Amino acid sequence: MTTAVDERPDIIDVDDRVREGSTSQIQDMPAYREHWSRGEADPSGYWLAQTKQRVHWRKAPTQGLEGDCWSVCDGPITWFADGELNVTESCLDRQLAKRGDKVAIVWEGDEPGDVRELTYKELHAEVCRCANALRELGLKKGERAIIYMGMVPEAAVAMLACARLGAVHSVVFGGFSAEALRDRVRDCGASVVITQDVGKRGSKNIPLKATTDQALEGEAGVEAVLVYQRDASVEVAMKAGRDHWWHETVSPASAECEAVVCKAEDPLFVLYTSGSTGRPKGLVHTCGGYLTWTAYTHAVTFDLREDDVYACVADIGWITGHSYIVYGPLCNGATSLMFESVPTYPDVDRYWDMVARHKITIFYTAPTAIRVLAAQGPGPVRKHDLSSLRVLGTVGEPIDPVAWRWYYEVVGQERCAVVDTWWQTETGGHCITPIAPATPEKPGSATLPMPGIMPVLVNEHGRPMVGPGEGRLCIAHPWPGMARTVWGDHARYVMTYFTTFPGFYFTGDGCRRDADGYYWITGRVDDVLNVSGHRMGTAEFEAALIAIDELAEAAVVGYPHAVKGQGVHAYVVAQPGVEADDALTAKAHEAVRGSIGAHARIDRLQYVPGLPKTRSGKCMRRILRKIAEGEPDKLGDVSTLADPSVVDAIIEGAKSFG
Ligand code: 6R9
Repeated sequence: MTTAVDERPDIIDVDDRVREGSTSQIQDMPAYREHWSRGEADPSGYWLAQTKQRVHWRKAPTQGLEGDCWSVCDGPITWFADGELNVTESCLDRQLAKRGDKVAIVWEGDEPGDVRELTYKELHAEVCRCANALRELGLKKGERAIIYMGMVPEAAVAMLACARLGAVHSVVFGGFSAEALRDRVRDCGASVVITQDVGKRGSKNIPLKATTDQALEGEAGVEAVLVYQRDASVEVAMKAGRDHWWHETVSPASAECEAVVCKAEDPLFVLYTSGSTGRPKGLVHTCGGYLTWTAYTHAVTFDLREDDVYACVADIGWITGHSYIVYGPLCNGATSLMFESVPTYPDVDRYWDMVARHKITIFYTAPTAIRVLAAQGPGPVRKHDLSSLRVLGTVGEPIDPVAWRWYYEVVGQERCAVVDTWWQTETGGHCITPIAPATPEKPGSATLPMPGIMPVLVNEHGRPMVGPGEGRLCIAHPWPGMARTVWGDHARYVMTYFTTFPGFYFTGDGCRRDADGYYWITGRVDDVLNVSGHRMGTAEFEAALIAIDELAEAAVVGYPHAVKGQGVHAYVVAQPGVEADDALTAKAHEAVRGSIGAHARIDRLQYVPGLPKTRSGKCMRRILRKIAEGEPDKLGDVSTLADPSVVDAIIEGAKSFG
């Protein structure tokens, strides 16, 4: 299906709206309905028009969408396939004329008041220098570079520098272990790693370079490691011939670097995320569609204005950092804040202090942080002048109405729109979310779909539901920002997302639709955990645990946790004759930390005599979940269990967790 260019005169050019104050085209519900209907009636036409307004193309596309949720089996869908661009020209070069001296990135370091500002001109120059340096180090179009850094502007520079060369970046969150980093280096076949000496978080040093060295031990594929120096007082080992300091390589390089022109569907980045089975998958996002989606949703959801100071306090290692710290905001010419520290350092008013000092207008964080800070009461918030705030966003997990109200009333002073944005690594950007200030809110609901998103709830028989009800959340039609494939394994992409409910993209989430058509995400329906907004697979925990000689079996489930959203409950079976003592427990914790990273922690480790298995040997996780949730009286049918007495022992043991 190919649709010709759609030049609708009624879509106001984004730059005109910028002058009027908003880059969103959706300011009220009639406009929302109109845009949504247009996106449904003619997706190709709608998005071709949008992309031409929001993205700078070297060669404008004439093709919209090719493919659908059935054809993915034969190969990736495409958007704007005949278009050509380099995403950094949208994010940097074209901003220079009007916004050269506008601040592109404000950086707030670990210590309050440790602030750096980079204008669009400065960011452009630094990205060019970094791109030239990376090219010198051998990085070419299509090759992969791993970025393993903390929250410093240089992390964004590194991402954009890769994009400048048409190379594919894969950012690995700085909390991941050497083993997890090595897996990702191998899986994407990276030839370059970009890291820093140490990261800073709450006055602690994160040994990023040392972990990189450990990860790369014996790895032949990585030819160069570029190292940004965050703290000159810290000594790190540098391997001659492989390791290069940023200040010796990037800083002296030329500030001019011609952008490499890419096809719309060339990969922009690979980002690894956890699923219900196996190792993390490298989801592939491509240049044209991803940039269109992030720019559009960033402007529309947040009602972006030219003079906004926009702050997303996520980490760049997750999709939220990619889409809503770097690509969306910079493509929109916004001022984007990067935050190196944690919400409780040096004190629990850090966010609010920062809002007041930087006069932040749009603030975007995770429910888990809101719950932590709400527990402190209103005092720390009231100490600061938050009158600059206009829009408050949340992302990463369901937000309960109590936390929502606290955010709205105490932080937003009942004046700000709260946008509870539902989306995923796979979706590239917001899919179900209120649009500020258009959408009437309901606390706890992600409300309504973005234009271009056609949600479908599927019941337990696999049938699409009409009207109110609860089911599995699917999306019926491709949108520009969706991930195109899994790196090196398209069959796994198809298998994971398009076979459960053929003809639909399956999100893995459960969802309720109310009588007003509002969506309420209920959480994952698969074996994916969401701890403090961090997505982790139970299979990854289990693999780490059973790698310990003394353990025979392990099953990991989530349970409701007042602050973290979900806690991690691990049921482990020791090998016969092995004593389950403190040393073994410590070993189990260390194994998980070593295999996944410091952010992966078991909250409850329970030794059990065996796992509840069916006669055919399948572990009944449903039972383990119910016990962890504190509902052992609601186990349901246990008649297929091989040995029901195991369950009694597990229930008894779980009582110690209260
Ligand atoms: C962006 C991001 C995706 C999973 C997703 C869902 C949960 C994200 C949510 C939400 C309820 C929201 N999730 N936002 N649940 N309301 N507003 O978080 O991506 O790390 O891939 O996680 O997070 O369960 O399926 P990712």
